[in-house]
Amino acid sequence: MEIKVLKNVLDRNNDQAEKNKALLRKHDLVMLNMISSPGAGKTTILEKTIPELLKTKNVGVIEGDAYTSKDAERLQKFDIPIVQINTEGTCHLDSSSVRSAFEQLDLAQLDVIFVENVGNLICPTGFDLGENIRIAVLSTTEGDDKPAKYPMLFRQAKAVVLNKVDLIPYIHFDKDGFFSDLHLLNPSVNTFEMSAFKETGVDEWINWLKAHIT
Ligand SMILES: Nc1nc2c(ncn2[C@@H]2O[C@H](COP(=O)(O)OP(=O)(O)OP(=O)(O)O)[C@@H](O)[C@H]2O)c(=O)[nH]1
Ligand SMILES: [Mg+2]
Repeated sequence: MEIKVLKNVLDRNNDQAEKNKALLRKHDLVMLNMISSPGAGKTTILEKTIPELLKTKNVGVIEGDAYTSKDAERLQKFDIPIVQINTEGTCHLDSSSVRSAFEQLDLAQLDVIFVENVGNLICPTGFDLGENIRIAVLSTTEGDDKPAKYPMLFRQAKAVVLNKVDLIPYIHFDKDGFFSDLHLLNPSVNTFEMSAFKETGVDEWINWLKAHIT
């Protein structure tokens, strides 16, 4: 019985995700779903990415957070449309909440939507939001073993950003081992080594994004 209920939840999510995809297609829009543990650097990466993209693109953001609007407030300085979804404790966004967020955005006026998912390496992976591109962010302080321990996200991701590389001299992080595990799971994944804080590796990431947002 419980298994059936769970299946219904996922089926419903997938049905709405298909509708979201159709809406994105209709408006020629690219949506990216950014997934990571809490604190890996998703909002900091957005803070470095958005001003560059704004030179040529119209950018919107859907912020997922369990309880606060803190990340949305950090991005307010860019004067772009931002919709906050508070999941009230739930550890991931779903396609229905993203559909509700679409209603608050003028989709016809946007080129790209970044979704910052709730910080979690497992829960968001089962929920297709209808995004075109799924991005995994991992920070070096979380450890090089995370692709092996949390393979779902790393298998699904079109790109993986390894953030906080500025901290590698102070911690034990086997970068070769990390990339070797990652490529075993996902041979075609695009990878970026970044310090969003020190602004290294950001240009490569932005060039890749621009190539995917036509
Ligand atoms: N040293 C270092 N610190 C970073 C880097 N990127 C982000 N941080 C710091 O890491 C902390 C968390 O960054 P956020 O951007 O808020 O992380 P997040 O993934 O958005 O966090 P949640 O939304 O809570 O899941 C902040 O104190 C950032 O300043 C980096 O490249 N290097
Ligand atoms: Mg954040």
